[in-house]
Amino acid sequence: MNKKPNLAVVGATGLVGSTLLKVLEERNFPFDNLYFMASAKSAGKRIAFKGKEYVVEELTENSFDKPIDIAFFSAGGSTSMKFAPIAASKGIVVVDNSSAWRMDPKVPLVVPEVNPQDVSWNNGIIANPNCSTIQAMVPLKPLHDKYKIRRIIFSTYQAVSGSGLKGIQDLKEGLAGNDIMKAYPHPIAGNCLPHIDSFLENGYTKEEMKMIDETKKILGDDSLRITATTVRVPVFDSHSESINLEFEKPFDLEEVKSLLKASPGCVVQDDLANNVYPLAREVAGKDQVFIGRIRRDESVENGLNLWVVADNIRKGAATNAVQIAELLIK
Ligand code: NAP
Ligand code: 3JM
Repeated sequence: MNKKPNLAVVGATGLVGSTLLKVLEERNFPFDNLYFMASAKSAGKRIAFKGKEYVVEELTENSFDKPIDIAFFSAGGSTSMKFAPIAASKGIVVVDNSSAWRMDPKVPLVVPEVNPQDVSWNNGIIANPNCSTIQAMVPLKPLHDKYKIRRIIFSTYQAVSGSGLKGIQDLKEGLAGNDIMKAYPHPIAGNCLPHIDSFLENGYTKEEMKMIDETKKILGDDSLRITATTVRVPVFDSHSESINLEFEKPFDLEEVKSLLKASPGCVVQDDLANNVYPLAREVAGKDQVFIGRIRRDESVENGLNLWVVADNIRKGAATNAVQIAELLIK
């Protein structure tokens, strides 16, 4: 792209959309024109960005008749399902934050630290993986390259911000003694809910299957054996994950730590003597993936345990999408 791109932000009034604007500004992402879209409910709302005011327009089938180069979508799966192909048919590249297109074989699924080369074969839609998948892939890629992962057990502790503004409201109100349950079927304050997104025939949730399927696609390895339990916890920001790995090859623990320290996007925080390990509240607002409690799983031959924390709305959604756009304009 020679000229500065024209951008659209679909879902601009939401949690991911507003964080995306913050990230675009922080990273000084170049643009000429900028368009904000949301549902009819928000049409006419004003949003300030870089010292200028923009008016939010209702997303319609004609929204993409304008000269737009890159459109960021974070307005739910059904909106992406319907409108991303319309945008793509007009020559726009869509960076989609929803799960709608992730497993389509014609759509690249990209974590810039892991598989940046995949943006090149897009047909107008590039998918951002699920927040829990993104933060796992950043440390797992260098480990897979070096020791070849055989099996993964994901156990997640996910923040309420992953459910958008409604999730935050549920926890805030719940902590004040008022369980409104707008986002969840049970009170989230004081509970851990082993239930994210809907349940499927096999007893897993959709969120769990997203982690399993997306990991295989991003690492390009269908032979990986993976299981997942995803849990919503009463934490506002940042997802935490326990990741148990079994490798084909033996490893040296110090070498694993050095490898992670040197890997793009990874920060190792692992100093047991001083009670140092990644914490959700400290990680909130940051763009890297934080890794600690790095230790051998002594119950199997080449087993490793990790504790992995990242800001689910930044690296898990907005920052990853902006990094994808940065690859596009490079
Ligand atoms: P949110 O705070 O509830 O915001 C939803 C946004 O979508 C709002 O801007 C809303 O506009 C807009 N919207 C809803 N229905 C629409 C429609 N029919 N047409 C146009 N705009 C519509 O939710 P969020 O946390 O920002 O998440 C938004 C989406 O991003 C999620 O649904 C999910 O698909 C995706 N997401 C992805 C990740 C990830 O892991 N990559 C993480 C979180 C979320 P109004 O204000 O007008 O209602
Ligand atoms: C994260 O359409 C919807 O109901 C949105 C659900 C949703 C998703 C999704 O499936 O796109 C909420 C929060 C995600 C995601 O990243 O997969």
